[in-house]
Amino acid sequence: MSDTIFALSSGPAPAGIAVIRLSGPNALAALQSLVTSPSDRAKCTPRPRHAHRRKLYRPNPEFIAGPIPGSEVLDDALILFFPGPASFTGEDVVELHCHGGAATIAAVLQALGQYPDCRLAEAGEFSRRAFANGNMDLTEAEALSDLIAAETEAQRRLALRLATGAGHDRYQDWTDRLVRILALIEAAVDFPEDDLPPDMLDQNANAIASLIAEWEQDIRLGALSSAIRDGVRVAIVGSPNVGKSSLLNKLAGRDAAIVSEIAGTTRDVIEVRLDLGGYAVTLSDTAGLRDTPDAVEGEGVRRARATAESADIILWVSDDPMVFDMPAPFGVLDTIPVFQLLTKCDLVSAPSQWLDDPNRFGISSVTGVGLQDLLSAITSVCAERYGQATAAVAVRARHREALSRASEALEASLAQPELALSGEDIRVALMEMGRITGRVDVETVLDVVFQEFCIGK
Ligand SMILES: Nc1nc2c(ncn2[C@@H]2O[C@H](COP(=O)(O)OP(=O)(O)OP(=O)(O)O)[C@@H](O)[C@H]2O)c(=O)[nH]1
Ligand SMILES: [Mg+2]
Repeated sequence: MSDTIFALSSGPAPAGIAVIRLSGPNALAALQSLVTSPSDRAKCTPRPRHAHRRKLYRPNPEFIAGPIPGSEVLDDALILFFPGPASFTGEDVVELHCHGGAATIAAVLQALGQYPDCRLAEAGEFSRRAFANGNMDLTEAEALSDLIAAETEAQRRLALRLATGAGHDRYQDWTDRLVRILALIEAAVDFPEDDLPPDMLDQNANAIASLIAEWEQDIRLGALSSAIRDGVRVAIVGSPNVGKSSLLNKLAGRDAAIVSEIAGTTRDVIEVRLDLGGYAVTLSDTAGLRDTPDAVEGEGVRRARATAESADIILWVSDDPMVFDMPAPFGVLDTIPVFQLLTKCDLVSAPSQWLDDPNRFGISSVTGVGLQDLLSAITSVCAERYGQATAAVAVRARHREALSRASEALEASLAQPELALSGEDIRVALMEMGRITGRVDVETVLDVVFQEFCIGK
């Protein structure tokens, strides 16, 4: 019999309410030991999924006897009981909604820890049990942890869709299609003389080609989705003293970077996180780009270039409109948007002709002029480039690696001279699906489906 686990499931104390969750075979009994004496025990079998208000008592050390009559009240709480298997973990689950003070939480946790076979849960153990009991697959477990970590609207949408089974369904569909392909191949190998559909092999080749195409698309979109999960990287780069750090501070709303009139102030890469229209953005301030004999500043310049090269969007900053006529002082990547920012527009305004290009902005970190337009432009780029990524299911590198291995296996199967060998390649692809979802039950599924094709036998 497995242990019963418990943990504080809500945020840290102090808070209005703290939710302590228990899961396992002794969850109900442990609850009963806190709320009632043995003779009353029947009274405390809470109605499933209904909230009850109960006093929690410091339990009798003998446990079996329940709280000692008149013993100390630990808290006045709401209790909920979710009998397995229709619970989050698939086991009996109890929730105690206590007062959210540190001492209350500690006292209740300590009382629960004394119950036989009850112990504090390890990190992720509730979800692990839900996975083990078939209540969620690996993609849903991963998405649940993303949902809990989500800070912005786009992160929430992406994670919620996958946590509620969108990834599970898509991988299941791909698995079902692979199983059908394999079943047809095996039927053709085992019963060549039977009357199989004449165009079966063509149909199979088409089915394989569409899977490869769908995976390629998902790998591409899934790679973009990492910008949603990890944040879109926006790098502020340009010559020294043009106002890069001032811009960062203004957008962050705090003095994150040192600003001075001395050229070469910034050395390290300074990052702030912003939420722009629901997209998480990591904005990086960098050292001004120039040749310098100073070794420390030189290292700063090297880091600035590296930051520019790995950015998703570059803000190329200058306080002189002529500078933009020259090639940008970093390896310009045609594939990413580069916005040109003319700073200090409170002192001199940007020439109106220069501003005709929608990728150019005249800004001032002193008056704030132009910043709203700049932020809107960054948000639009995020929505355009990354909005479609929320349709992907291969949102983790782990998924994309497995999908591309599966894709390679399908390519190989198309090239096989012998049917039996191409079946082996399809099995490899199926194993990769199983790796992604954590469910490798290819043979069982195959048995069921294969019967359909067992023509006349
Ligand atoms: N009037 C005005 N002055 C600005 C503006 N932005 C920056 N400055 C001034 O320009 C000088 C340099 O600003 P910083 O933000 O430190 O420039 P930087 O590009 O980070 O400089 P380095 O870190 O040395 O590369 C400071 O004296 C700022 O006060 C602006 O929009 N208007
Ligand atoms: Mg600076």
